[in-house]
Formats: sequence, structure tokens, C-alpha cells
Amino acid sequence: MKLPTGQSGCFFYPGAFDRDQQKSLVETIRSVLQAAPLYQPVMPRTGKPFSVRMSNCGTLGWVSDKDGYRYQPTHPVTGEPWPAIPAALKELWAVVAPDCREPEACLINWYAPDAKMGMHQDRDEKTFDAPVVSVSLGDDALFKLGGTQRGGPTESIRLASGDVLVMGGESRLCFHGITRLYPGTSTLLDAPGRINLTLRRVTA
Ligand code: MD3
Ligand code: FE
Repeated sequence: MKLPTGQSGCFFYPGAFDRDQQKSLVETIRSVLQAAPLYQPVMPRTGKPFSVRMSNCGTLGWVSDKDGYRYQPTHPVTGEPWPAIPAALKELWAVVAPDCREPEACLINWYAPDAKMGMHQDRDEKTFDAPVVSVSLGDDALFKLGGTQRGGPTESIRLASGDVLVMGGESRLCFHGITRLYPGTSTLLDAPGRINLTLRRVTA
């Protein structure tokens, strides 16, 4: 997919997971969340809470607290190691990023109907060689994608349940965010909301 700002390396696979696969993935994520519960991260310095609740699986998980953003091997609340990345997600990575080493981190974002994610770059990893691979589950969301400079032109893409987005190459450092949800557009989850899974390579 060609971005408005001309970056290459972005691939969008609408409906990559069918309904049965989405159901099974949700069940798997539910069991991950029993071991590693969703928690509410806060912004560095200000301590302002994110509207998105988060957890992780993998050898490293992305966390944010008053001290900053970082990857760490344990859950910030329970102190336990993160659960392993489920096989279905490792298989997805092997298909879309066959030349990359295995993913180390899978961030689990849970959006209530009114949650948003401001425009940001994903740049807390030690390497940007591997793509970020994301899976959307549940209600539709409006995803906003810009270039590598803040404040440039953007485009918006409506992400639906089962969609996969691969952001590699020149697109890896593009600014992006979630503007809004469309509550009630999916019957996958028991309640309105959205789950986003993002797989990443953290170390070189
Ligand atoms: C574009 N998550 O976890 S996923 C994040 O839907 C994040 O929860 C959003 O941004 C969500 O950091 C968007 C799609 C995505 C993920 C990584 C990207 C888009 C990206 C990295 C670079 C550019
Ligand atoms: Fe991001």
C-alpha cells in the first residue's frame, strides 16, 4: 500500500483472520489476560492515565509509567513474567515477516468504546529492521496514519475485526494513532470495545 507521504513497506490485509480464527484468537487472549491482567498505564512525567488498557505476552512487554516508556520481562503490577506469545500469532509473523527473527513482544491494547490513542511513533525498540504487525479484533476503529514527520499529511483507514496491518521498511517510523471506535459494529466480543495486538522485534 502506498502512503500519502510516499513511504513504502506498509501492507494491509483486510479480513486476514476469518470469524472462527478470530473467535479462537479471542479465547487464547482471554487466557493470556488471566495470567497477565489488563492494567492502566500512565504517561511519563505527568502520570495522566491512558484511555487504553494494556497487557503483553512474549519475552518482553511494553510498559509506560511515570519513569518513561520501556520494554521489560515482567508485568508491572503482578511482577510475573509475561505469558508466551500464542502459536497463531507466531505463525502470522512467520508468514508476513519470513526473513525476520521471531517476535519478542506482543502488546495487547484494549479499547473501551470511548478510548483513543494519540498520534505517536513506535520507537522504543532497539531495532527498526523488523516490521510492527498488528491484528484488530472487535469493533471497528478509525486509524490515522501520517508520515515520518509530525504534522504532515495523514490518511484515515477504518480497521475492522480480523484485519492485519504490517508496518515495515520506510513506514516503520510513521506517526499513527486511533481517532475513534465505532461501538457495536462487531459481535465478536461479549461487550462493545476493541482489542489490538501488535507483534514486535525489540532487540537487534
Ligand atoms: C504504523 N496501536 O500499539 S495498530 C501501538 O490500534 C499502536 O492499538 C494502534 O499504535 C492500535 O503502538 C495501531 C497499527 C500500527 C501499529 C504499529 C505501527 C500502525 C503502525 C507502527 C508504525 C506505523
Ligand atoms: Fe503505535
